[in-house]
This record gives sequence, C-alpha cells and structure tokens, in this order.
Amino acid sequence: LRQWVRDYCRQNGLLTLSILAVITGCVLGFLLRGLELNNQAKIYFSFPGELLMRMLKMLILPLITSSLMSGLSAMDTKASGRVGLLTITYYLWTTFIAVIVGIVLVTVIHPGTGTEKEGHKQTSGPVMTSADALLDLIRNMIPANLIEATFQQYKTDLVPVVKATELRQPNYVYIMPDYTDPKLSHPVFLELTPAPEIQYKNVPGNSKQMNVLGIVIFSATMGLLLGRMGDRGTPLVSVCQCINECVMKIINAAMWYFPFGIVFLVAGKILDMQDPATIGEKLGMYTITVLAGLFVHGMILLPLFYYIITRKNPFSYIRGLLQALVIALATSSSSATLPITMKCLLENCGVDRQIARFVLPVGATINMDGTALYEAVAAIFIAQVNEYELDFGQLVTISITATAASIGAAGIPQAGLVTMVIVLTSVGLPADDITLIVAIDWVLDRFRTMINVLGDALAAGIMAHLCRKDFPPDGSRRNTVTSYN
Ligand code: DAS
Repeated sequence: LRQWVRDYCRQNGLLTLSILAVITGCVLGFLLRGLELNNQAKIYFSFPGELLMRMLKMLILPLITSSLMSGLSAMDTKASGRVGLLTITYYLWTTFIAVIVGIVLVTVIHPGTGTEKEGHKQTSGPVMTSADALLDLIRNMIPANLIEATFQQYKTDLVPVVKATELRQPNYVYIMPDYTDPKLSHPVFLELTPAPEIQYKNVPGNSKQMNVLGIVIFSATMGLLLGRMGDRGTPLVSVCQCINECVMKIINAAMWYFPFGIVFLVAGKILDMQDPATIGEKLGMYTITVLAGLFVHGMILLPLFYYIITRKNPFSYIRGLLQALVIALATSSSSATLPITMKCLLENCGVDRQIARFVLPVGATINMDGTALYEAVAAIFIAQVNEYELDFGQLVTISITATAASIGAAGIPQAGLVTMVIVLTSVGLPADDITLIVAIDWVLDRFRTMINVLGDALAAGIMAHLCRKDFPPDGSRRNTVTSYN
C-alpha cells in the first residue's frame, strides 16, 4: 500500500491536487460571496491567484521564442516546410469545423428566443467587413516594433471586458475595474485608435491582442534562418536551447505552487461574478449551447480526427494532458498554460521535442477552436435576441470572421470576448450587445480555453505521427542541418 501511494503521488499527485484545488476554489468562492467582501478584501484575497498567473505569464515569451527558434533550427528545410504546412492546414481546418459545429447548434437550439434585452439602447455600431477583420489580422502578423509588441503582450493581461458605456462615444470603452490590480480600483476609460489605416469604433484593442502573432512569426522565421546558417547559427541556437531547458526547469519548480494559486484564482472569480440566478434564467440556453458545442468538438470530433489519422486511442493521449487541461480551466489562458502543455506532451504523451516546440507555440497563438466556436454561437445568439434574421451570406461572413477573430485573439483571459466585436460588426450587429453575454463569459472562457489547449495538443500528436519519418523516436535525425536533440 505504501508503494502504491508513493507511485500514485509521483505520477498523479499534482493533477489530483489541482483538481481538488478547482473544487475547493468553487466552494470557497460561493461561501465567501455571502460575506460581501469589499474591493480591498477582494484584492488581498485574489493575491495568491494573481501570483500564479504572473508566474505562468512570465514564462510565455521566453518559452515561445526559444521553442520556435531552437525547434525549427533543428529541422531540415524540407521537414520544417512539411511540418509547417501540415500544421497550419490542420489548424485552419479544425477551427473552421468548430465554427460550423457552433453555427449548426445555435441555429437548431435557437437559445436567443425569448431572451429580452433590458435597458439596451441601440447604437449605430461601426460598419466593419470581413475584409477589415482579415486586414487587421494580417497587419498584426508584422508588429511595427517587436520590443513594443513584446511589452504590449504583457499589457494586454488586463484584457478589457468591454461594457458599452452610457457615453456611447466612438473609440471609448468602459473597462471594468480589475480587482487584482490596485492601480485599477476605479473604472478606466481608454481611447483606442488601434490601426491608423482603419479607425474601428468601439472595437476594443484587438490590434493590441494580436501582437503575440507577430512575435511567433518573427521567432519562427529566425528559427528557419538559423537552421540554414549551419555552424554560424550554432551560438544563438545553443542559447535558445538553454533558455528552453531553463524554462522547463522553472516550471517544475513552480508547479507545486499551482494548486494553492488555483484555489484563490477560482474563488476570486466566483466572488466577482453576478448573481448566478439572474444569469441562469437569461443565459441558460446560451450557456448550454456553447458547452454542448465545445463538448461535441473537443470530446468527439477532435479525438475522432486523431484516431482516424494515427489509429491510436485518443483518450489515453488526452489522459496525459489532464494537468494542462486543469490549468487551462483554472487560468482561462492558453498562453499561460503553454508551459504545462509542453511538459505534458514531452513527459506524458511522448511527442517529439522538435514537433512540440513548433506546433504548440504556433497553436497557442493562432489555433483557438473553442474561441472560434464560441464567437460564432455568441454572434448568432445576439442576432436572435435582436430578432435579426441572418441570411446565408451573413452566416458565411460569421464563419470567416469568427475564424479570423479566433486567430487574432491572444491566449489570455476573455480575449475571445474582446475580438468577438469583429464578428458582430461584420454582420451589422451592435457591438454594445456584448454586454448581453458578459455575465457568463468568465465561465465559458475556461471551457473554451480547455478546448483551445486540447486542440493544440492533439495537433502535436497528429503532426508527430505524420512526420515520424523525419523525427524517428530513436532521436536520430535524418539529414538535419544541426544535430540538436
Ligand atoms: N482565454 C482565451 C485563451 O486563453 C480564449 C478566449 O478568450 O476565447 O485561449
């Protein structure tokens, strides 16, 4: 019995503690809601959870840049081209499938029927087409200033939960105070003029959300070029290898703090949420539609694609990812979960290191199946509440802009809510109506983040299988430029 307990704790101890931490956080949050803590008490209470988020976010950039540069530089040109093309194609395909699942479900269930709009004044939303959304996406693939983009990525951790103000002024959005940040203990009005070429009105900082995309593209390009430089690139590749290994060691050291941080992270969010009763009667069917779509896509379609391609049991693979899925649920940030996802893939799922180092950072940035599905469902739900019949062309527009908006969403809490404005305005729906779904978003955000992480991880398993000839499990590399493992 003592040996069994020792083995169980070594293999599943952290996962068990993390799951118990989520449950404890929920119970504690609901118990403390009755005490009606003031803002100051909430800030102190959320402090351990904020530390957990900062630990994870601190690792995002060094992990993404070092993984991509060391991963791609170790691939030969043909292999990296094949992996890159297969990965991007797979990501776009699964994201589009997720959107179709969402559209079918929200059209069949029709959750918007009977949901009234209280106290809403319609404002003339900005007219923005799918082309605008796609242009904004492409624009942000090339950040004008890489250093600024890096710091902007950090700045967007205070993701604006957009709430249309009585001001109804263009370019102003009301940022709900984020209790975890003492500087923001009062509402903040932000002027947003993200892209001089196109003045989006009432569209929250989507441009700012997307700069991680530019960093990923820069790092991937550097990795490819380093691979071609042979010995001349060795010093920088070695630096990237060392940074990558240091990041993984920091994760191992920090992981035992996670359960403690998760309790306060989850409880802190529950303390802030609106009355569950009012959310239930107005947004019950909407919540069920989104969760049903996420379940169909994440637990049926994605595992089916994995089985069809690899002929392996997808659920034993998913079992190895549970720690990452729990962190995604607790943090609602796929970027913050990235270090844990990388660790699960390498240690539990046996995915080749070079594949994981390329597929995961790219996936955490552009592959968000859960977000795409959610944005399509939410946009059509809002159209139903407005009794606004969408024609086929508008459904096609929603499927394109939801895919583009999910690609542009950063892997941080409620990024999907922010970029969803692109989808709403592309079919002429008022951006203000986001406030119809804000109340439940913090819950749905956790589940769509889990599906985002699951989609990235399953993609890595599929790419490892499809490219196994280039990356044989014995670690020998066929005609690679450098011999890094
Ligand atoms: N929270 C985002 C993520 O980290 C997803 C979203 O906001 O839609 O993936």
